[in-house]
Amino acid sequence: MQTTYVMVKPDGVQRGLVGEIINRFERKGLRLVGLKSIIPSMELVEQHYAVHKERPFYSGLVEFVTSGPVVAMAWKGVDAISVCRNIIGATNGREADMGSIRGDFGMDIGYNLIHGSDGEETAAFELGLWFPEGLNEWTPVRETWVYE
Ligand code: DAT
Ligand code: MG
Repeated sequence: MQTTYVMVKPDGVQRGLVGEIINRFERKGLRLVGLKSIIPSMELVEQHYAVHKERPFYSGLVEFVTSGPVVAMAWKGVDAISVCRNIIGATNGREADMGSIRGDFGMDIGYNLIHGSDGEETAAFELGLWFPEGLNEWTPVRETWVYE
């Protein structure tokens, strides 16, 4: 089992795609263990994207992600990190596979609707950053029918 950090960015919220996006993870069989709507601080987003600090798009990215509410989520499941990255799709919406969130709804590399952790270390770091209060552990009854 892995838990991964997923976030609907301000463009996804503004475009009214929050329900659609949550639905995709939920239907897949993932377990929702954290969820909140927040307008993140500059410090929080700078830490979140610290690996990209030297990239030319960094300041624009931080400005964008702090520009309005985001929906922060934690999803748990077997191989949840790669499963969620596949549901999300490639970074550039114009190149992302149809059937993925970015492929179905995105037309841009910056305004790409959603974030998902890219590995175990980043998932642990990002979950600690966005959910310092901790996550909600529970066992969905339906999981009896999700994994054999
Ligand atoms: P991903 O979000 O698919 O993991 P990433 O970690 O490489 O992509 O980059 C983080 C975010 O930065 C990405 O979601 C959108 C933005 N970004 C990446 N490359 C960019 C570029 N060339 N121009 C503008 N924004 C970019
Ligand atoms: Mg990334």
